[in-house]
Amino acid sequence: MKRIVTIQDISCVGKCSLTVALPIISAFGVECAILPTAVLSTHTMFKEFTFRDLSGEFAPIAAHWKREKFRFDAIYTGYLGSFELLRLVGGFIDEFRTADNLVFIDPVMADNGKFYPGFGPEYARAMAELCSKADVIVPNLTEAAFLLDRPCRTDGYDEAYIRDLLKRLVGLGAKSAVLTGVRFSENEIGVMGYDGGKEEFFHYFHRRIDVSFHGTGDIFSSTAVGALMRGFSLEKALALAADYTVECIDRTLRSPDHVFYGVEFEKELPYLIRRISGDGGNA
Ligand code: PXL
Repeated sequence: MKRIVTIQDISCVGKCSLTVALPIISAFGVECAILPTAVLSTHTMFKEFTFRDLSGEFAPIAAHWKREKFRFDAIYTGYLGSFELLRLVGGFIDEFRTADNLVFIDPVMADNGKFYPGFGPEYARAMAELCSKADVIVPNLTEAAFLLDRPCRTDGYDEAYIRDLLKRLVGLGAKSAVLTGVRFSENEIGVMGYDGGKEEFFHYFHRRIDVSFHGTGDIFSSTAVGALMRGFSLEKALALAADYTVECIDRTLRSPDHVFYGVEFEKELPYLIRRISGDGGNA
């Protein structure tokens, strides 16, 4: 059985970060170890939240895992939240990187042209450094602009702009870059990627639902990591991740009692499992 480790926070209520990564990656039949970076009562989109930093536990946990000689088929990072954690995660990747494991970094820090609370340009610079260690990075358009210290454009761009961003992102040092939330028309949205090794672009577009729910980025990334572990190509993994995210949003909108802070991804796990066994790859 493949084993991955995901490094991100526990937002106790919020349907994001570890509370979605664990069930989704488990649904792929992949062992999901966790290295929690912080405990929050909720994610930071609530008016108030508690926050307990766990970075003091990071080095002892990693050292124990080294003594146990644990190996991970993928290292997947999401919301980190402090410079110290970025530094610790960089060291962790250096320690646990092998010839053939996958380093997947979702540089969670911003959306819709704005940083999330607590983040700013300096954090983006440190995150860009971490991204140099990745095989795959999956920023949204806002995060990409901030990583590259360029003006942020969330609409009114063309394909040449996206291709240029992707090449610049790979220039940070990651092997492949994927941009999420790319939109050239009213009704479609999707992902565009660039494989720096093969020097090839790829894309996947699907219908656009004009709503935004918190946590969908984490659902997307967790699904992509799970699919990659099940032998899907990067392109197919991203397409599955996009489709599942849309199903989750759709399902949520159809549910009269849905909560405001996240999507009903749980009810669509059967869809995901059907797709895992039906789609390409060595699933
Ligand atoms: O979904 C990303 C995320 C994860 N964890 C925390 C967050 C956010 C986004 O705001 O606040 C704590």
